Amino acid sequence: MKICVIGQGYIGLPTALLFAKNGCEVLGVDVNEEVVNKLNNGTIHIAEEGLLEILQMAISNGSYRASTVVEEADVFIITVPTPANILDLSCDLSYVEDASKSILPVLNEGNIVIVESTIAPMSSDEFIAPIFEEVGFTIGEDLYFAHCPERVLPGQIIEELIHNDRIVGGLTDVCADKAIDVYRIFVKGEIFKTEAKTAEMSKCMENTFRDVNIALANELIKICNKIDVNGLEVIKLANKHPRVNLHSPGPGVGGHCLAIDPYFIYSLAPDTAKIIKHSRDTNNLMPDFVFNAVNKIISKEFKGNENFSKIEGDKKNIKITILGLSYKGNTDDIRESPALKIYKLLENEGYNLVSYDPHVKAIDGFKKIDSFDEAIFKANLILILTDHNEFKDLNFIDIAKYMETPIIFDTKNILDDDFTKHLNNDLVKDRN
Ligand code: SAJ
Repeated sequence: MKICVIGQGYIGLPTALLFAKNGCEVLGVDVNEEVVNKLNNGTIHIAEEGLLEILQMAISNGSYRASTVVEEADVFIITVPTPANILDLSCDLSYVEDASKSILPVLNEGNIVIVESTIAPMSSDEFIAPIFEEVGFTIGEDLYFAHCPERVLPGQIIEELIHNDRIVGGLTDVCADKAIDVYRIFVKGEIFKTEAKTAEMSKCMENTFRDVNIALANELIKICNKIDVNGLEVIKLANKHPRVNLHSPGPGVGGHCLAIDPYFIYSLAPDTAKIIKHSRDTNNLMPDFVFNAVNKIISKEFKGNENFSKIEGDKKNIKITILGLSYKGNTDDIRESPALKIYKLLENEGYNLVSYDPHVKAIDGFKKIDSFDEAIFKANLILILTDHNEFKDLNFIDIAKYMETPIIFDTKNILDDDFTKHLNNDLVKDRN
């Protein structure tokens, strides 16, 4: 079976490679020539466990190659980005539509077209299927169309692509059956058959569920902060209830999924989707909350210090070290990362700001230091914004000795209890 996967990003590339590994002839298509060249040379542009090895094997045995142009195939899988429209927050289908149009010249009777990109409910019926129908195909008879949303967690994509259950939403029943046969090639999880519009809504709602629950945890932390209750302890204890699962608070919600997909539902029913919108707003405001908390910590810490007025007037004397710029731990992905927003807020406030992130490459406009020792040396405050494993393993008791004032503000709750006990009131653990 020949499969053409359009879009060689976080989802498209691993998907293409798993098909290649399981006996298919695969063409990975991407508009970015640099990405295509890299892939054909056996190197990858994204960091994902286990991916490079599969790519190199697939390139060497000829089961995978990349190109900027589509070719005839049995199956076309579309895995391109779907951002939110700036004006009304609806789902921007332009990349999916462009990809769909790009395959029209090579599409043959009997082909299967699958959209994996997250799309708003009704997108397949109202916008994508008509692209194929307008050139004469009858979906369900001579062309088969399905929406099969991906649901993998960055950092463990290969494992989850194989083992997660999947939803396959066909435009017709036959379409769903044809798409299920395709995924059976490497999916070991259960595959559930449904309509395209139901699959679309399910996918959007999965990420919305998580966003709403994180907003609830963030709201709880803010309330606890006001009344001086330990919110993290509340979550730990409440979760001892067999049917309660409060999520973790943090500096905000980033990434290309949770921070975007809820808007696709909201924009379809803005008068009704109140909880969804309120949750998005709550999570979007977390960087401001962290920023205000840092200002409070700094003021409190330096009150009584003879240099305080000098410091107040000139925040560039205060060195803040941000640990982690990516949107979550163990990834290089900075899309919608709350850490970037917090960095800019603190920078505008005039602090002497540096950042350290072993996963993220240099970013224009951000002072990122490659040496951890240099990053934390003489810092007044370390602000933990991402829970990379490397940070969890650090000995913050030792690190504190190299700081100017040993203040650690941990928004990801990675410091262990021993650390907090050891330093009593000298250090600050999760003051938000
Ligand atoms: N976060 C919190 N508190 C939590 C959990 C997460 O603040 O309790 C934050 C993270 O730090 C991050 C953001 O939320 O900034 C999103 O992280 P995530 O790990 O929840 O999700 P993603 O965006 O990496 O991946 C999600 C997953 N969806 C669900 O878990 C429902 C994944 O399964 C989807 O495949 C992916 O979106 C996608 O592509 O849609």
